[in-house]
Formats: sequence, structure tokens, C-alpha cells
Amino acid sequence: MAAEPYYVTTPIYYVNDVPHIGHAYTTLACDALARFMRLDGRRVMFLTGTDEHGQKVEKAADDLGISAQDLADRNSANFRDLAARMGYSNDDFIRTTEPRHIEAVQHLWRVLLERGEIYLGTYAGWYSVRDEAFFAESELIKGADGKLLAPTGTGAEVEWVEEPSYFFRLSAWQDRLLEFYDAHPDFIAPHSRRNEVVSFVSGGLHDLSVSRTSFKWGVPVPNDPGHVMYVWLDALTNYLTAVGYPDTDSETFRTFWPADLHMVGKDILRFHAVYWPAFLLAAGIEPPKRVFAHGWWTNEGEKISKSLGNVIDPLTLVEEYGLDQVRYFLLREVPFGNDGDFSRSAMVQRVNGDLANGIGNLAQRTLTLIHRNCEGRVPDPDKGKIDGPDDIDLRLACGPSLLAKMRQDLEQQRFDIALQEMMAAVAKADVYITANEPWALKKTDPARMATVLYTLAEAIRSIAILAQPIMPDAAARLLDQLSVPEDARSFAHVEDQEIHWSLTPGTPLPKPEGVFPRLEDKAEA
Ligand code: ME8
Repeated sequence: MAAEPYYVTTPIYYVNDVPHIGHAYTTLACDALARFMRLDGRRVMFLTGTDEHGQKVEKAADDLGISAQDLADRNSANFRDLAARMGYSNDDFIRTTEPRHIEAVQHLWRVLLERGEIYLGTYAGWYSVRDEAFFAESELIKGADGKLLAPTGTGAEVEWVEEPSYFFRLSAWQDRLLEFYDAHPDFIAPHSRRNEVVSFVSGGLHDLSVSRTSFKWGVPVPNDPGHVMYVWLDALTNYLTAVGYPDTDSETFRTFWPADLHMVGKDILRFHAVYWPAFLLAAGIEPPKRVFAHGWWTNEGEKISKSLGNVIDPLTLVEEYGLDQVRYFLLREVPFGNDGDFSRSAMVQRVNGDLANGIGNLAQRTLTLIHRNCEGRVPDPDKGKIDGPDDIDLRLACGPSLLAKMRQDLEQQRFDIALQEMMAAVAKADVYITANEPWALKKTDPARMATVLYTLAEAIRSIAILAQPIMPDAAARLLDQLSVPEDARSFAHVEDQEIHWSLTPGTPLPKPEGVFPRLEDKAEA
């Protein structure tokens, strides 16, 4: 059976801001999924990029006294740089100021207009520039000084906007959206968020203003260039642009659309789970298969914000703790979907507990025993006796069974659970090594010693292959230490383990070196 293609997207980030840990987190989650699916033999399209139009960016550029395009160029480069330095494996990086995108959005606009889904009117209502969102008066909250604020928790003030505007007939889509959610129970995740969206839509939808006339920085509305498109209609369409829209007959479009997953933060779920499927259904395009809204990171208990001066730069963390350590921590620490608090001591504990004492220690012990007792070569198992029940049990637990569990978990974006399963396999290998005491077998039963060490090496090989999506560098170094060839590192080489012994006895191994050093808790020291 040919493996299904897989298309995963991050939000495209606003260029008025510098990249911080929140952006790094969303893209990291997508990167782990993309790597997992590729290793599992699927053809992957992993997209990230920047959202460059809109009033917020225009204002930020005005404040700096530079053009919006200059600001976009400068800050988009920061996000691209982050992607490179975090080792993200994105297949494309889209910018909404690119011609391919402008063509796509204008095409979508024409389709919606021709289908009678867009009409010209006048907008009079509240707008939050920070959120680039319209709000009904009933949704607003009063700030301490009596100012009206958006209900998004960002403390953003709203302003009254009155201008000619095109509208999208969102109100007409209420029932069809509810039917769509019903027919696609996995469209919105996690489940608690799904209920939120359903109750918002059930409460009734107003037509949505989709063009603005009071500023210029946007995609011009075809045939009415006094209007620029609402930045969310523009931005959401990036997911189509990147797979070749408007050429819906292209091989890329047919392969990857509908997207398997739009990964977003919970702040922008409404745009992705209400407006986006409505635009698509209205244009006769199939909506994506799933939108996952993950939780919010705080810093040592505080909201992360530029004004509080506590923005966490992901690159500083990486310098301090190591890239794979940061990747592991972010995906393991918090049940994916929940909010999380970043704390240095939690980071140190997690890395030391799971990586240094867990996988790292298991590998170091095993490889050192092999180095000392088997002349630094892959041990030659006693073929007659290899398949003792606990040998087989360990190989399955660290190999095919772990792969099957991780597949299920990652199909549902349960990174924390997948990594718990991996650590349970490591713990099982620890129990095996203690029970079999390979160090004591050298004199009494060297053939059994070779089998035990071979079994452990096989267990580590499988775990390292499966750890690649989360910790690509460290996993590669572990596989190097087992002399696993580059072309034998995909998941197929874990699945087949039931039939084959994959490591070739007698293969020389490099001198073992620790892969996960212990971190010092600076807070404690
Ligand atoms: O909303 N914790 O862009 P944006 C976790 N351009 N995730 C966080 C976070 C935090 N503290 N802070 C930010 C936009 N994020 C639009 C998107 S998509 C068509 C257009 C992440 O730059 C999270 O993924 O404000 C959130 O949804 C996103 O950054 C918002 O990025």
C-alpha cells in the first residue's frame, strides 16, 4: 500500500514581532511531525512562513519610519533564520508579499465574488489592530480606565471603524459549518476546543468584513483597488498558495490538498476553524482535515510579553541547553494542547532525568560493555539461543510495538504520550540489563553475554531510529555509534526487526561517547 502523503502547516507569523519561544514551539511541533511522517515513508509537505500585510504591520513600519515592505523583508528574514538555526525541515517558506500568493488570493476572491459569497456594503463597528479582528460590542470588555478592550486577553484596545467594505456572507454558513463539524468529529482538536467553536457558531454568525479602505498595506481587491483585502482572508490562503493554487489540477495540489493538519495556537483557532472552512466551502474547495490548537507558554508563571521584558529567545535556550534538549523538553513537558510554564529548573530536571539518566545512560553502559568485552565490535549473538522470551520481548517493546504506539500518538499530536512510551521502553531495557547482568556473564557464559549485549544494542538502535523526529542530532550520533548506515535509519528498519537481526555482528564500532551530558541546575548551584 502506498503511504498517504502528509501536509502540515504552521501559522504564518506576523512580521511586526521578533520570533520567540511561542513561534518556535508551534514550528517545532510541526517539524517533529514532518520528520516522523518522512521516516515512516510518507511524502511530506511542511510549510511555514510570514504574514506580512495588514494594519498592524503598516503601523509598526510607520512607527519605525520605514516602509512596510522594508519591515517585512527585515523581520521575515528573522523567522527564516530561526527556522534554519532550529534545524526545522520545512519544505517551503511562504511570504504573503510574494507574487504567487497575491495571484492565489485574488483568484480566490474572484471565485467567491462570482459565487455570490461576497457583496459590497459599509462596515461600522469595533476593530482590534493587535488581533487584526472585528468584534461585536457585546464581546468587548472594559479595561481599568474604562477603555474598551478586545476579549482576547491581549489587553488590546479596539477602535471604531466606519468605512466602505466588502462582506463575506458568513451568516449563511452557520448550519453548514455545524453540519461539517458533525460529519468530521476530528476536525478540531483537542476536543475541549471543539466544543468552544461549536458553541460560538451555534450562537449565530454575522457577515464578515473582508476588505478595508482606511489603509493601503494589503492585497488590492481585483477591480476595486481602493480596497485591500482583510489580512486574515489573505493570510489563510497561504495554505493553498503553497500547494499551487489556483492550479487545482497540478500534481502538487492534488497530492497535498486538503491539508492533513493546520497547527495553530489557541489564540487563532476561530480564524482557522470557522472562517477558513467557510471560505473554502463557499469557494467549492475541500476544507483541511484537522486544526489543532495548542496551549500557551508562560515564563516562570508570567505571561510572555515584550512589555514585561520576559520574552524567551529560543536561540539563547538552545545555546544554553542544546537543541535536542530544548526540543525534547518542549514536546515532553506539557500535555500537548494544555498551557505550559517554562522554568529552567523543570528543564534541567527533565533533561537529566529522561535523557542523561535515561537513554544516555542506557546507551553509554551498553556501548562501554561492548567496547570492553566484544573487542569494540557488534557482538555475535548465540544464534541458537537468541530468542529467549525476554530477548524477544525487549526487541518488540523497543521496536515494532513502540513504533505502532508512536504512530497512533503522533497521528493525534500526542507528543508527550509518545515520549512517555519511549521512556517506558528505555526503562524496560534498564530492567533487562539489570536482570541479565551481562558484566557477570563474560566468564560464566560468554555466548549468552554476546546475545544480551546484542539484544541491548538492537533495542538502542530501534529507540534511536524512533527518536530521530524529536532529537535528530543526538539520535544520529547514537546511530553513528552503532555504525548504522545512513540508508538504514527509516522506520522500515524498525518494523522489519521482527524478522531480521539488523546490526551485523563483527561490525567495528567507534569508541563510545556520551550523547546527553548532565545539566547543572544553575538555580540550585
Ligand atoms: O496570529 N505560547 O501570527 P502571530 C505558545 N499572523 N504559542 C505562541 C505563543 C505563546 N506564548 N505566542 C505565539 C498570527 N505563539 C497570524 C497567523 S495564520 C494564517 C496567520 C504562536 O505572529 C502560536 O502558534 O501572532 C500562535 O498561534 C502564533 O504564534 C501567533 O503568531
